[in-house]
Amino acid sequence: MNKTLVALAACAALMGSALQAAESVGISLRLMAEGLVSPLSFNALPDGRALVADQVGIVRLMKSGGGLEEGEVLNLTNRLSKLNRNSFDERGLLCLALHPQFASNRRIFVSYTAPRRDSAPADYDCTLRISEFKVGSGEPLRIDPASERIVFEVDKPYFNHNGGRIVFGPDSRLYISVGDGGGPKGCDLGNGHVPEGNGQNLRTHLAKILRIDVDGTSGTQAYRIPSDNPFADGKDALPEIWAYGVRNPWSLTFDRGGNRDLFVADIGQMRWEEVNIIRKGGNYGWPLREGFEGFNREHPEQAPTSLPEKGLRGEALVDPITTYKNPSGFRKDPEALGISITGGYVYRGKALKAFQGDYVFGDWSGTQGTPQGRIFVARRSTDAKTPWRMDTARVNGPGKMFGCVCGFGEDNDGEIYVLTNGSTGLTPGRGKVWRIEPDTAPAAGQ
Ligand SMILES: [Ca+2]
Repeated sequence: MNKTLVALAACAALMGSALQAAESVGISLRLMAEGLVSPLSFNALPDGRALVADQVGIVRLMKSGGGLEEGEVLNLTNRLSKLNRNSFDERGLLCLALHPQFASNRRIFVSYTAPRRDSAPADYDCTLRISEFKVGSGEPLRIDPASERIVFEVDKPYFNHNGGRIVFGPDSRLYISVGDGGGPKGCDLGNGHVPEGNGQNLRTHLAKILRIDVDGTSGTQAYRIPSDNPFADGKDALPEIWAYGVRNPWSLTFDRGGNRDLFVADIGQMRWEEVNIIRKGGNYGWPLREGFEGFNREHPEQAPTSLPEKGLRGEALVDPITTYKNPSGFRKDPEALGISITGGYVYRGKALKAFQGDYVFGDWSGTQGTPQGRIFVARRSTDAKTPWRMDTARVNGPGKMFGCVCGFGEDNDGEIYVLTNGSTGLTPGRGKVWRIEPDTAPAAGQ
């Protein structure tokens, strides 16, 4: 191999999927529910129906064959922090998680942005709250707002970068994603951000993946610290931390097959959107790195001039499994596929044979200001060093104009749902739920 080829190969390995030829695969979207505002999470119940959480604070119930049941399962609108109605917001009702023994104990966990709590600094925006509720056993299905038990809270300096995704692992622990605190400039800078960045500071819950045990309490704490958490003794770090160095982790899902890996999509600043497999104690780099690159906190749109390999304690930084370019940092680059990653699920269903074991996810809107997201499939790599190849999904049929991709869901059979908003704000009536199905369009030449 000559010098140029060696350099190109090194560059390709560094840049990950973006330099590999992405293929376009056909899918179709079947409309399952509409009339929502901004659906952010979808949780299948044991009976096949699904809870759909709308960002504006309302939980609805989708019938197993599609369509919403009458009425609201839960209304938290008066417990949320103030929302920007009709314009863009990242606050609100963010995620639901069913307790692993939900069928017998009816316990459900909810994350939302609440008004700033009394103990938070006066100039902070809101408090990210994880609460438990009880789901009634009668019909119609209802969650009593009075059953709320606040489990965990994190104060947020700004309205954005909340994270706020929650999920139970195969270990029955509750995992929580928390963003870096946000701010007008990004870059993990501003009010509530420490100089090294919240991502690299182990004394804040911001910019972390957390793990707690909600099956017990400890003193005044409404949860326990699992003894196998990497910083369980709390000496060098907050004991809830499972992994760190994330920016705005907008998905938190376990593979229901394979090694049961925990997948997190981390929204980038201006250059790279990334998918990570989260390991215990891992440092995912933010704000030292973005994607496979370093990161320039003063000029985030520019290519960085250095590539840090270690965190502040000398620990190796963990690479993402795949990345794609953001047009904010790669203007007019045809490989710049989107501006804000929306994480999804590893596919383990039956309908989409060609996606088996691959990670299905998307981008919120493709380009700024256009409510038309994108759907991707990251193809599982055969070895840990090679990034997963990213293919784009070409949506055919009536679901073609699906809107902004806000989130994904998975049913009991492992089929995947796309949650969309036909506007970039909280405009009533634009939110929809779609099921990903095989391409219905005839193949070329037929
Ligand atoms: Ca990273």
